[in-house]
Amino acid sequence: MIWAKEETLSRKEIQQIQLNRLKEQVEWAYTRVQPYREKMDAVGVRPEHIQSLNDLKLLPFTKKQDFRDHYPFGLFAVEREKLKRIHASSGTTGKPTVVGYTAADMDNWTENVSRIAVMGGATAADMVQICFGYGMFTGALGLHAGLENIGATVAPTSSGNTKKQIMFMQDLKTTLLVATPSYALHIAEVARSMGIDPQKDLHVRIGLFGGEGMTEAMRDEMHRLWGPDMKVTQNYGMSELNGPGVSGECLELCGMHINEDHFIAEIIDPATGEVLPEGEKGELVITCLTKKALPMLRYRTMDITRLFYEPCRCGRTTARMESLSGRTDDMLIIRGVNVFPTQIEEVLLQIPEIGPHYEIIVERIGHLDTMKIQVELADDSLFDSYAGLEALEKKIRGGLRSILGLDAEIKLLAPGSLPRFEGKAKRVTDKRKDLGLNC
Ligand code: DLL
Repeated sequence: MIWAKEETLSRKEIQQIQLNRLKEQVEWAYTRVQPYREKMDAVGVRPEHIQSLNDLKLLPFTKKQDFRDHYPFGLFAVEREKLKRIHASSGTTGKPTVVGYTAADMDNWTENVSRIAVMGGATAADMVQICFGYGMFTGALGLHAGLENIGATVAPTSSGNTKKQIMFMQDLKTTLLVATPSYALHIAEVARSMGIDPQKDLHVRIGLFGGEGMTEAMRDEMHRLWGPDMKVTQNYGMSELNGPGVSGECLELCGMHINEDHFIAEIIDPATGEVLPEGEKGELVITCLTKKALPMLRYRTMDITRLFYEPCRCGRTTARMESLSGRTDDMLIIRGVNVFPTQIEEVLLQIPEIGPHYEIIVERIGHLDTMKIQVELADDSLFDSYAGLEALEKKIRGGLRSILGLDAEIKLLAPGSLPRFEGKAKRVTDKRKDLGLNC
């Protein structure tokens, strides 16, 4: 099912809507938000210069730093009294990014999330369990509103207390699970340890996952644990762009459909800021077309992906973005090689003897960067054969070397020994940062 007619417009129709809204939005930001006005004035661009979608590239970028410089409300276009809700994303350094919504913004947000939920197979008949942390994180309340809007029944169980989550899943006969992919895997693991087989004893048939990356290998793992028939999709968003609802996978699983009547996506070279041709991989830049409280013009997401525009077999015509291959800021440079944690994950998850939980530790010893990967075995019994362990270690190292051209020390751990995460997983420890090294 397709939720909104805007998902099936012709390219010409989409572009017409985008241009009309872009003009309005640039005017709105320029006249109401001083930092936008200053930045545009500095490069001599005025709202009337935006006459075609091509002119988008005349506009300066907006960055995370702008939020820091104007914390908390300096980028807002309406008075605080006009805001209906505030969210924030937890910054790892410094102040969080504060975002806000007018009543109309909230309606658009809800509508966008509804589209994505329906894309992933959700219906009014679903019993939903939302295992994102409720609070300032946009994930929980965003999915909550979008799913209620399509008529589903929503249980806001929030994150944590995994055994209780499983009890609710059983008792409520939950059919749809909302979580980060890593937490969804953890829930399945805990269920099994309680003697509950998620495939047979639970009723979950849809997983709407997001907030962090889900590789294909992880999707396979999801099917192995939750059952081959589970509809496993991921969706994408970020606080600065409302939250979830920017894009999502349909059941064809070939990219995440962007809600293009609300967001214009561009791909740029992160080093030069140059817009890249269609199909090339680079940093995703998003311009919000309807957000009134906190307009976002050419926001640099730091997420790396690629866009494509052919209509999808599902009937939607909206542009799609590929699963993210990382973020410009989580790219590790190890001995001069650019490494994304997702590349390592792809290698690890293709090896059946190891589980989906791992940690990458990067250190500088002497003058050399070293990478250590701690990964859990899928099964304790593998510890019985020393030769087997050695062969496995060799296999992992070989796999990593062929993808990254780098050697890594591998440490195989017993199942369950690495920390689990109820929200977004933390997979990388870069000890070089503690040394104040610029890497
Ligand atoms: O994570 C919004 C969200 C919540 C999206 C729930 C989907 C579901 P932030 O906390 O601001 O917002 O984090 C945004 O998370 O820039 C990406 O790096 C990452 N991220 C979000 N979804 C995905 C995804 C929410 N499907 C940041 N794949 C983004 C990979 C994702 N990374």
